[in-house]
Amino acid sequence: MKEIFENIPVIPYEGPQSKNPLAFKFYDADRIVMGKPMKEHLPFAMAWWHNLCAGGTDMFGRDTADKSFGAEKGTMEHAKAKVDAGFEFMKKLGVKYFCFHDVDLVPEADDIKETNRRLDEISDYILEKMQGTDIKCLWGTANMFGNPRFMNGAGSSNSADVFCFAAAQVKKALDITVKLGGRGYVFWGGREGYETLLNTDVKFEQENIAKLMHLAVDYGRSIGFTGDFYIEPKPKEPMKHQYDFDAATAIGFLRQYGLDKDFKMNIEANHATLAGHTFQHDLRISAINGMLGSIDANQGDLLLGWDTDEFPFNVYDATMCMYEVLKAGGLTGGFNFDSKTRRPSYTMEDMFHAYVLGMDTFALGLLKAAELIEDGRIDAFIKDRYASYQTGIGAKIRSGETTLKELAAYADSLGAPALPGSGRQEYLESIVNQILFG
Ligand code: XLS
Ligand code: NI
Ligand code: NI
Repeated sequence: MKEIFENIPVIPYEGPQSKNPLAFKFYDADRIVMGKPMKEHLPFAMAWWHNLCAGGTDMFGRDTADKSFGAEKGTMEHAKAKVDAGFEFMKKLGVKYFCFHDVDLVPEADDIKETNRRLDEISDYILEKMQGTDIKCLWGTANMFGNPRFMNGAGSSNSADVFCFAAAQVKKALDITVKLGGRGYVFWGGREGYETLLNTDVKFEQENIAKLMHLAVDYGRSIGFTGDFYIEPKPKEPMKHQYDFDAATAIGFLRQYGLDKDFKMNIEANHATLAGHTFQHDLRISAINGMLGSIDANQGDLLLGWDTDEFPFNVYDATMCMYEVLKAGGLTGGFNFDSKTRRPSYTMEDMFHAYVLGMDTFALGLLKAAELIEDGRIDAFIKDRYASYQTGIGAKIRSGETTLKELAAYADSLGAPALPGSGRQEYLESIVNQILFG
């Protein structure tokens, strides 16, 4: 078969001194870090929608990039050309996973029965392509935000008919995810929220979203899906108020509706920052609740208030991300580049440069996070910071063997406590810099 990315070779690892734009400087797939090869720490995934579908259209202008891959857009030939392009792309980069929405794979027809037939056809084709490779699906999802019927949400729609269409799409997307060996299934509630309380019954809508998720779990388990379901929190955009605001909110929702055994979080860097958190914050909140499942690897622009989905290049953030991931013992999912090249980076070469950048950024993050952990100064400092709970009255508080009365009497006996000890933030930050740049 004729190559689509004709002038692009298989991307080699050439090391930090290389000036070759089509080579990895840091991502060395088989290099062992903390007992495991990089490629196992970093199960990278290609996002079908950005990489194979999006051409740079924004609110003010049409596509700059040509993603026709030699076929006419809106046809099944084009759907297949995207599969060909996607597999060639992943093979050349050594990316082992992909993520998809149902309608990224095929052009959506007016009648859902026809869309589903197209999905059967394309998933057969993908399955064929997967054979003889070690490329697999990381997660699938249903696009329940693009079609006009989802203007008021999917699970949260005021229309029961629309709820049924959402259910039908989830069912089919789960079928395809299982067929392609997917590790996970994502719910991103893009339109599960509201614009005004004047027309919205929030409690009713949240109950219905939970119902849709329960139905998905029941169906998924019945067809042999053993992976995790994920909620991907995002506070806003496109809706003003999105119900899955951040990790803490989404985890509370899952517990309230009895979904916490089947679901984990898919944390997207740019969504965390839109919620007013750092990426690391939402990772930590997920991890301490046993819910760190997967990551949408991208980065936002703090000067812009929307999801800019940039390829990650901030090594500091990637390091703190990998610090959380290593501490949590890894992900059940992987690192999906929910990222797009900037509109003026419209050539096929740019697609590769972007993945080289993203993969190298996370490889560096992994190396630096491992160094931070092996260095041990930060861990030791934190341990010491809470040392007053190791013995005496502190140990009694931790083990629950005390009363408010006893604690009050203890405070009386002290008169005034000593100050709690310096937080040493600047010292700790200098350790991070030393490890990053030393
Ligand atoms: C949008 C989301 C979306 C999800 C999948 O902001 O990031 O792309 O990852 O529906
Ligand atoms: Ni995402
Ligand atoms: Ni996003």
